[in-house]
Amino acid sequence: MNIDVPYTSFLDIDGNLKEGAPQLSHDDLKTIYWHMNLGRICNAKILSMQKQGRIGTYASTLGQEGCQAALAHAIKDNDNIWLVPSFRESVATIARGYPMEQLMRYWGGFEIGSNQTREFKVMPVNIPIASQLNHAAGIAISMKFKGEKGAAIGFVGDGGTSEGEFAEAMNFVGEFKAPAVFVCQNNQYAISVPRKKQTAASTIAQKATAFGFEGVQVDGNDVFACYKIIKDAIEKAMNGGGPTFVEAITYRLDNHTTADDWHKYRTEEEVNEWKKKDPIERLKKHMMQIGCWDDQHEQHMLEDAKKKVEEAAKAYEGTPKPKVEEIFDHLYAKLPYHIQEQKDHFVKFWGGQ
Ligand SMILES: Cc1ncc(C[n+]2csc(CCOP(=O)(O)OP(=O)(O)O)c2C)c(N)n1
Repeated sequence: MNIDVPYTSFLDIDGNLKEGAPQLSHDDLKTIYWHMNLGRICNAKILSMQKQGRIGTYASTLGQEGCQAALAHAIKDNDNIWLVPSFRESVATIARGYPMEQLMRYWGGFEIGSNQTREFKVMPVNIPIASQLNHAAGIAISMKFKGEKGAAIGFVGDGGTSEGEFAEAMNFVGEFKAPAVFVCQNNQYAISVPRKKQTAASTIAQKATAFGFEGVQVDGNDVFACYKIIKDAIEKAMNGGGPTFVEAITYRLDNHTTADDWHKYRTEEEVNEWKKKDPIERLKKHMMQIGCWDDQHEQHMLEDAKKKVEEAAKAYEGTPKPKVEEIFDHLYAKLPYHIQEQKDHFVKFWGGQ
């Protein structure tokens, strides 16, 4: 069944901009472009470290940089806004300032990679699908109860919208009219399950209707459209207008994670079609058209991004090895007696290494 939802797109694949696009200055565009490229280069570095056994399983963001960098740019620096990611939001979190070496530590299995959440208002990577939306709902509802001006932005994948936790979180934010923006990065697949097999709903955005609030679709590879839609949704949330559900239509150009092989469930032709909509290329073409970019800028920017990523990788690889018993330390403020007993036994057995 189809329920009409608005769809927004301003930038075509040749870099031409339609009327009605938000005003973004050359500096704004350069910042968004920088974050997309920094995210892509960091992504490539993590993937190569994973192949060399220097980091663990990782979820690539290749092709999904547009909506994430634009979203980060739609947040004003002093806004009280929390990002609540799943595991495919590296670009958004880096663009909000979360250190790349911290992300690398997370994916390298270091618990401290999830620290510094308060400093950057970025919640840790969350693997159990869709459960992060209830964390986002909790943050948004508590802001409302405390009369605190702010908002929580929760992310979910297209597959995640089939989970019970998705329905619970949508119901909570709808019922409490909480200051939340839920963003579904519809990258067309949940591992090997295509979007069409995921749900009988004709759009993901329309699912918001059942929970009593607005759902909208946006071209997730168009930074102008994403910037506008997210900015409007944030303002609405912060001014008491309640939640918005945004379906950003994009594509995962890479494997699901480093443990996957996309050739088993999709064709080269399909992937090549989406490569033509690459968010970085689209913005670059537009910036060149309006005289805000040239090859020399490009070279400098890429070198700078590579340097920063290499520095982060070095910091990550210099992380002190944690003690094995630290695996007991991150679930409880105070360990229950029976887990304490296990920890004591473990330390005795391993000699506190
Ligand atoms: C509750 C739960 N069930 C299953 C998994 C295994 N799993 C990891 S990613 C994934 C697919 C997620 O697809 P989607 O929500 O579309 O997000 P994407 O990975 O495409 O970003 C699944 C089933 C999990 N992590 N958590």
